[in-house]
Amino acid sequence: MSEIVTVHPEVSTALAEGRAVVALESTILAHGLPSPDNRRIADEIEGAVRAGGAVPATIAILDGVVHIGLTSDELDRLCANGDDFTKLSVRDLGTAIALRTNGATTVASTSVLAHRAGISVFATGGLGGVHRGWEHTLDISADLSVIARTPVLVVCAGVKSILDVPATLEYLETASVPVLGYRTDAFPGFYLADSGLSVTWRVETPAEAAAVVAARRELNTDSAGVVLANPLAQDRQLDLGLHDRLLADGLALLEREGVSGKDVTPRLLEFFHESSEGESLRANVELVLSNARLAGEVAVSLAELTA
Ligand code: PSU
Ligand code: MN
Repeated sequence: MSEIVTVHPEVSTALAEGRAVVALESTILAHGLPSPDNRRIADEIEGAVRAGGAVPATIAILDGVVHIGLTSDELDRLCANGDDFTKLSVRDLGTAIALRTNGATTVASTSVLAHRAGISVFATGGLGGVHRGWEHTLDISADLSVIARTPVLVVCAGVKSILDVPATLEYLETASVPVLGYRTDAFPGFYLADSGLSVTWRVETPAEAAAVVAARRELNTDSAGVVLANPLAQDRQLDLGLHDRLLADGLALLEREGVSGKDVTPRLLEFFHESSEGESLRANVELVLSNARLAGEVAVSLAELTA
């Protein structure tokens, strides 16, 4: 069988030298952010990881080969042809490789591939979660069960209020995944700094977050990942009225169009971006960049602790 995983030389060198590397997902580029803005934002996200002191590794599948770290040309391809990249969760990876397709990785599949490559810190925008109405649809993102068995630290801005946020936090508790608030006691709600729910622990510095990971390893309680929830600043969050209107209209649109399963998140994001005159995109980009920067700093601290 030919090589199924290829690691960008800058990433493999950094890993070999024990330097900080941060994994980035490709679903937000292919299906979460509009083209052509996504291409510029991809560079900005990688730049934020570098500003934090780490090497970025955007993960995607190109022609059936897993890429850990993309070249500029590969980012061009991913961002210009998002629709040609299937949204891949963990269960899809083997099939995408065998059938030699292109695919964008979610939080779940990026986490698994990052861990396999030896990368322990991962930055994204929002986590998938338990969907409203899960009692009937059973729609619970594989992001949750995969984080529960994959030792990576995921930096995110919480989950969107389109989800059932209390149920998502209950799931993570049951699955023994710690949720750490970064300089906050509130679990963030993606566009909003505060979802209305609390986290049980807060950390004040990247070094504290890294120390949590190191302690879990030492104690051998690190079979699950860690969620580091990093909110937008209050004065950068989406206007509350706009947020509530988008949420109500978005949920109604899903119902009307009969959207379900893995199409829910991309369709909602598209709707938000179209109906908020750029405000949802502005907030989305700011939170991803903030997460990428923080993830870089945590990865640096972790590399120092484990040197
Ligand atoms: N949440 C966002 N933006 C996103 C996603 C989630 O705010 O782009 C994407 C991520 O890739 C996440 C995936 O892993 O959606 C979850 O999809 P699902 O709910 O179908 O598991
Ligand atoms: Mn789902």
